[in-house]
Amino acid sequence: MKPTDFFASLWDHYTTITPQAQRIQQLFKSHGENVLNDHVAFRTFNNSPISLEKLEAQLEAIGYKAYGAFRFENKHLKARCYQHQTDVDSPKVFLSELLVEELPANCQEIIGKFIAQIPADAVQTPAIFWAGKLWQTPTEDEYLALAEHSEYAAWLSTMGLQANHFTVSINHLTTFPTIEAVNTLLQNEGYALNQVGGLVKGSPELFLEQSSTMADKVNYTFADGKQKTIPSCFYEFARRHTMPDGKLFDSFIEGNADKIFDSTSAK
Ligand code: OOG
Ligand code: NI
Repeated sequence: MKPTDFFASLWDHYTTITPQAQRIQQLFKSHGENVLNDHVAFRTFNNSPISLEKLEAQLEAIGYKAYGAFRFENKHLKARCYQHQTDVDSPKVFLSELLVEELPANCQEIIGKFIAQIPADAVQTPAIFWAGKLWQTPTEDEYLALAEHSEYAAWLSTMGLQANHFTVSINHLTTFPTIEAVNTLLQNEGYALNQVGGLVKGSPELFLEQSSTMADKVNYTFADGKQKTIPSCFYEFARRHTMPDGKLFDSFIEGNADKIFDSTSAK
């Protein structure tokens, strides 16, 4: 699969559940902007047929290679980032996985039931990245039990494998060249932005500034018939800065990412 086809399918699935992303992209285009993606991100369960390692093989199959690794102790996550080896305009990929064994026993039991339903050979093609939920819908009680210890686990249990966010590359914008200009535009349009640790995560000194919307909300029916409005996916904005060696910073920052994860917080 060509990366352009991969990202076109991914975007279609993502915007179905994240209509704000389509509207915001349109908003930029209405100002004459050419919207390029800095990166996309996925979430998954470790020690499962869809573990980071298994998914990585499908990224490699479309020409990607890992170049960085991250650890989020408090969120019980690890992550890697990937770059396309030949196509510089292909978005980077940020892939994280939940270290299920670090959660309390009741959460491990709930997640264990989901993982047991995933076929051992689930990962066969890059289309796995928009496969969604490969297990039965959780009950509301299961969702709430997970959310108490890990918003990430609760989100993943309802949303499954799909792009968790796309990220607009501010470096490629002309009318909105700074992250402040982007944030002001979005706030004036009424979008709720992630305020955890401040609107802007990172700084020019760290060579990366990021902000994001709060995830769209969808009306979800749990296995027990209970309905609740829960977060789906969000849209991110990133501006990269040049390092002293003259190269654009191309990686991610744990302190930024830790706060971006909260864009799917239910609160
Ligand atoms: C990923 C959060 C991290 C970034 O750009 O640092 C991230 C997630 O919410 O799954 O996207
Ligand atoms: Ni991101």
